[in-house]
Parts: sequence; structure tokens; C-alpha cells
Amino acid sequence: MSFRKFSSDTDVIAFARQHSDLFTSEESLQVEEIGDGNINFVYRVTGAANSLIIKQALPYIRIIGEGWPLSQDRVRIEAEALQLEANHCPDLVPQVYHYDAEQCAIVMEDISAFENLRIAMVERKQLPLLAEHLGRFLADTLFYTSDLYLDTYEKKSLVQRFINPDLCKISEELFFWDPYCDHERNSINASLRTDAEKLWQDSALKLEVARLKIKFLNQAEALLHGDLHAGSVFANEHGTKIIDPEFAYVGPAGFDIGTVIGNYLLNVAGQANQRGEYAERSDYQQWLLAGINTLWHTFEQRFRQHMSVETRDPSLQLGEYADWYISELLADSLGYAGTEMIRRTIGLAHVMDIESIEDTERRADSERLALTLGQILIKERTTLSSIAEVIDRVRGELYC
Ligand code: SR1
Ligand code: MG
Repeated sequence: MSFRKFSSDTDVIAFARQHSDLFTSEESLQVEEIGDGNINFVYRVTGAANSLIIKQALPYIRIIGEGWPLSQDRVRIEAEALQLEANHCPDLVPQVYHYDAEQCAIVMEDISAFENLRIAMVERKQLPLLAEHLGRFLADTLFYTSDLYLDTYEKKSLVQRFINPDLCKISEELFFWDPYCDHERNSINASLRTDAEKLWQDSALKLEVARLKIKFLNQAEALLHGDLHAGSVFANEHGTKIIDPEFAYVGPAGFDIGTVIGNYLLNVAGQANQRGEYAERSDYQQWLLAGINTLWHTFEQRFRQHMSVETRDPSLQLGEYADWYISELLADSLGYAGTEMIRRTIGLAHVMDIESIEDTERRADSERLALTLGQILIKERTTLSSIAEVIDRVRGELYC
């Protein structure tokens, strides 16, 4: 049998029955297509007592169609990344029940007890464990897939397993090129056009973005999730699940940390001009900024602990090296946070945190704030020397 797109509920149900033991042959099953992402098809199959998720990758991008072909190897990459992440933080990822190379599909745990973080943030929900969980996920997945922990052969074979050119190319273009020129793929609020044009003329900014891009291309530091935006996180009061690592590849660790921080700040920018009580929106901004602080400190403390106890290579065990490493990582993370903010504001793929502001002028104000913060993070990334300084700098822009 060769690849066939699931074309009916019956197809999906047959596949679910074949590849899990969650359902009895007597019970009737329901299917819902729940994919709201840009790239794949996602189905939930529900029985009397259990449910599961099936994700199928077609040979093109869902929102674009056959005009933008995409390797289906991405689904193997996603399944293997989820399994690898589960070795380090099993509570923070959905369990993979089955990966099917022929149907380019993954059968996995249903995480509908958790809510999509993008929506939770738009609704200003405060999730008590989120920042700590994200910090732990980043510290563990990044440390244990880096040269600090792996030996030469393990690391090289990891790089090889996660060669992901099609998905990397999307990020290379959407993060580091399109938003910095008048690209046809960009989507720009008419009220923001002048700001975008000014940004395209800023050669100091473009130089810094080029430096971040070359690291993204060359720095095989750790296995990344590769697309850690708020839509890739599900959370509730008790837990967190991180999904969708189809962009996984071995790249600069700061890219994942920065994408998360950038998404917190995109919501901060959105809150500035949404409808609703000012006090409530401003409280939520403070909760988000406190979250960035917790996330970074959880990450740093845990990563330093791993470095001091589990770094295998003796030449990388110096205390001074750990200090230098962490400060480089903070600078990279801030830079990538900035590129995420800019590309989500004037590039192809926007975020609900800002897009949901109906009034065009209010939306443009939030977009302007996102662009300003993004540029500050990119340009000042090496002079902002602690997360506390970063947060103060952001606060300064909110109240100026
Ligand atoms: C065409 S794909 C656009 C974006 O969606 C994905 O989730 C990634 O963030 C990508 O950049
Ligand atoms: Mg995705």
C-alpha cells in the first residue's frame, strides 16, 4: 500500500482501530477534523471511554495547497522528536502511540484536557505552572541533546536524523528575510505600512538579523523543537503539553527559548490595545512579564545544574565557561524573540493575540509596539545583561 490521504471518517476510524488498543470492536467511534494549524490535518477519534489524535502530513502546506510542496519526512521528524522529548520530560509531551511511515501519520494521546495557550492568553488566563514547565522543558531538551551531554558519535547521529531542509527553509525565509523587505508573502496592516517601510531601511537592524540568521543556519548546538510558539503549547492549571515539533532540527538553543519569550511579548503587545478593563489587561501584562522571569530563571538554574553535574567533556566543565555560555544564550534568545515578534507582525503568519483586535488603528498600535520591542530585543541583545533588565526595558516601552 502507498500513501493515501484519509478521505473519509471511515478511513480515519479504520486507521485508529488498527493502530491502538483504546477501543473495542463493538463501540462506535466519532471523528472530528480539529486541525487549526497552517500545515497539517489533525483528527480526533472519540469512543465511549477513550479518545486519540491522528495527525497526517500531506505533501504540501495545508493553508497554501499544492503550490507549496513540503516533504512528508516532517512527520517522522515530529514522531521521533516527541519520543526523544518524552525521554527527558514525559509529562510535558503527548505520548506517541504509533508512527506510520506509509500513511505519513502519527497516532497520539488526546490532550483535550488542556487548552491551547494562544487562546488561553487571549482570554487572559493565568496558568500557575506554565512558565516553570516551559523553563524545565527548554533546559532538559536542550541540554540533553547538546555536545555538553552527548558524545561525538551520538551528537553527529542526532544531527543526521534531524536534517529537516524543507521546514528549515520556511523559517529561514519567514523569520529572517520576508519581514525585512517588501515581500509578496507579507501581510501588513495598511496603517502600519510606513513603520514597515522604515524598518526595511534600517541597515543596522538588518545586519543583526543577518547575524542571527547565520547562527540559525550554522550553529548545530541542540535539538530544537523549532516552532515553539503559543499555538504549539497546551496548558491548564495542573499541567502543560508541548506539541508539533515538526520543525525540529539541530540548531541554536536560543531559537526555542526566544520563540517562547517572543510569544509572551506578542501577547503583552496585544493586551495594550484590546477591549476590556484597562486594569485587567495591565495585570495580565504583569503576569506575562513575571512569567518570562520565572521561565528564564527555571531554565537557567536547571541548565546550570545539568552543566555542573552532567557535562561529560572535561574541556567544557569550567565554571567560567558556564557563565559565558549562559550569557551568550540569553543574548541569542533575546535576538530570536525579536525576530519572532517582527515576523508575526508584518510577515506571513500573524497571531490571534493581535489579529483579534478588530479596530484597525488599535491593532496598528499593538503591532507598532510589537515591532518596537522586537527591534529593541534584536539590537540590544548583547547589552541587556539579565532578564530583569530585559523586563524593565519592556516595561519602559509600555508606559512611555
Ligand atoms: C507557512 S507555515 C507558517 C508558520 O506556521 C508554522 O506553525 C510555523 O510557525 C510557520 O512559520
Ligand atoms: Mg505547528
